[in-house]
Formats: sequence, structure tokens, C-alpha cells
Amino acid sequence: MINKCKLFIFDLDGVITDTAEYHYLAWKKLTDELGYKFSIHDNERLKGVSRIHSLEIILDINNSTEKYSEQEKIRLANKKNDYYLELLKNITPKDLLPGIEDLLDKLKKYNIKTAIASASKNAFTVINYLGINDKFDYIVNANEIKNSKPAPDVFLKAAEVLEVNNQNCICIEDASAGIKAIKAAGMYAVGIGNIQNFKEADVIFSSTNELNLEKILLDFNK
Ligand code: B16
Ligand code: MG
Repeated sequence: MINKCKLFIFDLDGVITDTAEYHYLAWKKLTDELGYKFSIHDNERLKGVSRIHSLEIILDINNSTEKYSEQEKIRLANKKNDYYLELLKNITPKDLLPGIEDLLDKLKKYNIKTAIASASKNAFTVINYLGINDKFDYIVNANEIKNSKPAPDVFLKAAEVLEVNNQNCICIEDASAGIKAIKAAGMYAVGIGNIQNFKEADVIFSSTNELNLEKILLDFNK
């Protein structure tokens, strides 16, 4: 089989490690302080979404969008981030999601390049705690990306830097905004999670544990 996949691009939160719980706890602490409602169900809407946009969603849920100036919103987002950074200290190499190490080993064997395309401005901190810095050919710096997911920019940046055509890229995501971004980039999308969230994905696995690279490549190359 001739393999046209030259680059495999990973989302971070929810694919490589499960930081969604920490994001939730940090937002929960902030919303409790403010006396706002925020449930684990609401948290689903924040996956793959930038920090400031996440805050705007929370304010919208509480009909409080108009209450804050842009400067006050930045202050609240920074406060949430301080809580999040504190929680990140709990991450160790054991927190790599099941199946990810195997997948990375196989990609190396097949000579397929790897990158991380995360919306998180804390991606390098998370990667450091996981001890996987040297496992990727390129890690996109979210601070350098103008339009966040569902815009395609972060995925296009990885392909551009590693000099791979978009149609030779496979990307993996756990969020609806991320799958939309991948399809907008003209790339092949692997979804992790509930089928309802990913109408546009090319293939879906219920968890990283179920990932099957051979199945993905067979479909991608057909
Ligand atoms: P930060 P991903 C995303 O990361 C998270 O899914 C999302 O919940 C978070 O709000 C966003 O990063 C920004 O994170 O506040 O750390 O910059 O899934 O794209 O890896
Ligand atoms: Mg994610």
C-alpha cells in the first residue's frame, strides 16, 4: 500500500491527556466565586475553544455578557488560568491517555511526521509535565495563531512549518470546534468521543484506547 499520510497532527487537551477536568475545576472555582452557574454539561461547550471565548460562553449562560469591560474579562480569564496552572502541577508522565504512546511509536515506524495543534496557551507546560517534548516534530505555539478553532489556522500552521500538503495530513481531535477546524483546513479528521459531537469527522473512535492506526490509514489511502 502506498501511504499518502505524511503528517499526523494531534490535539492536546482530551486527546493526549485529559485536562478537561482541570479546565472544568478552574472555571468552577471562578464561577463559584462570582456566584454564577456552570455545570459539567456546560463545560462540554468549552472544549477546543480559546480561554477568552470560554469566558464569554460562561457569561452568556449567566446573562452577564454586558456586565464586564474587555479589561475585566481579561482579568477574570487570567484568574481562571492561575487556578488551572496550579492544578496542572498534578500532571505526570502517567497521565498520557491510553493508546497514545503506541500510536506515536507506530507513526515513527511508518516515517510519518507528528505535530501538536492545541488551542491552549499552556500547551508547552502540559507537554513538559507529561515528558513528551521530544516525541513531536513540531508543536504549534497557540500565542502565534490569530484565529482559534473552529478556524483552520492552527492545523495549517503545523503543515506549513513541516512542509506537508494539507491533503497528506491526518488530524485527531476530541472537540466539535476542532473537527470543524480540521475540515476547514481540508484535512482528514479522526474524532475521539461521542458520534453526536462530530458529524463532519471522517472516522470516530469512542476513546483513545480504541484507536487503530491501520484502520485509519486503510480508509485514508483508499
Ligand atoms: P488555555 P485543545 C483547548 O485545548 C481546550 O480544549 C479548551 O478547553 C481550552 O479553553 C483551550 O485549550 C485554551 O486553553 O486556557 O490553556 O489557553 O483541546 O485545543 O488542546
Ligand atoms: Mg481537545
